[in-house]
Amino acid sequence: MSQALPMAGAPANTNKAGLTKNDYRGNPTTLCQGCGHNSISNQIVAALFEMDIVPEDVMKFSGIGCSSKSPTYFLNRTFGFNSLHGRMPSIATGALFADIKMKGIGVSGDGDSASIGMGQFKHVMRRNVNMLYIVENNGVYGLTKGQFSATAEKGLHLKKQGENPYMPVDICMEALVSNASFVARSFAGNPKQVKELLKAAISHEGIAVLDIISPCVTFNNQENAFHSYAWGKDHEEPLHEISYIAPRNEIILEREMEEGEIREVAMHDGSTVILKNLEKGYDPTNRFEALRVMEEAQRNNWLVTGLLYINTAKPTLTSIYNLVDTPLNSLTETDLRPERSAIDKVNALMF
Ligand SMILES: Cc1ncc(C[n+]2csc(CCOP(=O)(O)OP(=O)(O)O)c2C)c(N)n1
Ligand code: SF4
Ligand SMILES: [Mg+2]
Repeated sequence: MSQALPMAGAPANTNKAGLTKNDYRGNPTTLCQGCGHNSISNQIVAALFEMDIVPEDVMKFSGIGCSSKSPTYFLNRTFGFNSLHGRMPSIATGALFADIKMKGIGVSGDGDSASIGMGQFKHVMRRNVNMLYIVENNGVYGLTKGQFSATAEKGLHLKKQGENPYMPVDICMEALVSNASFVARSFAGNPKQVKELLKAAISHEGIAVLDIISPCVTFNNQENAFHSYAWGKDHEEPLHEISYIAPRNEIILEREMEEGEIREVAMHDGSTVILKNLEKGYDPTNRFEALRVMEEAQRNNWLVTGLLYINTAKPTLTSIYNLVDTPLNSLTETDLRPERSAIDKVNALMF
């Protein structure tokens, strides 16, 4: 894994890694114009550029769906794995196990994660795999022409599907009860918040779930649908204003943020996330409080956004196994061969 090094005499539009924003882009999108997923890809490009992350230090993962096509539209210089439907978590777990210094970014959809992939979703949470897990949530299977997904609200009426008779799955609630260590929700129509949450999630050590309501303008964008732009704009209830402060930057926002209660969350990489609370006394380190807010939001049809829960103390999957820093495929025979005494011990046990 390479380091972001300041480049002496670099032009003004380069970051501390000596790269321009173009170095973080991907291929031109083939998704529909206005699709929420495109807006999220743009914020991923902006967040990684502003964080000075070297693209080659990231691995991209996805399942199947319009959302899962998104990794093609950012970080061209990065390796990625567009896997099977609902199976992104196991591919990501394996790859991130093999090289613990890489950053993992997974992009999935509500169908990919909450329908076919629900089992895998729950296990990657409880194992606390060190990765950012984005769910681009539009309430439908966009790629296969708009069937209801498991996150579609009860009573949603779509022309070709009729009425959805089932209660929805709440991605954030599922993540929280599965012991995820970072749970946040945002809305593609609020790009500033999406970007700040992306930065906080990338700095988190452990699984960081970001459920982003991302309207499908082709199959589910009518005004009264809970995953539409109009609904999101009218019903969004942010918990706080969120700002991300990179490790090297001084915290100079206190004056600007003096009106509301301010919480600072220190991240492992030395960065700080500042939350200016809009809901009185909301504490994102309190799991009960997060559950209460989500339950209340569900009952009232509010789109509560922001950092719902964070636990920076939980060990990650790879820290439990005490793995070496060297990528597993670079270990030599000498590194891997046990000492003679260890083999003798095993043999003695067997006979
Ligand atoms: C095993 C399997 N079953 C079904 C499909 C068909 N299929 C492709 S994408 C998809 C749903 C995608 O929905 P979502 O994850 O919400 O992504 P979106 O297109 O809405 O972004 C389905 C059912 C498949 N590719 N593989
Ligand atoms: S069908 Fe929907 S989800 Fe797929 S690209 Fe078009 S707008 Fe986006
Ligand atoms: Mg979908």
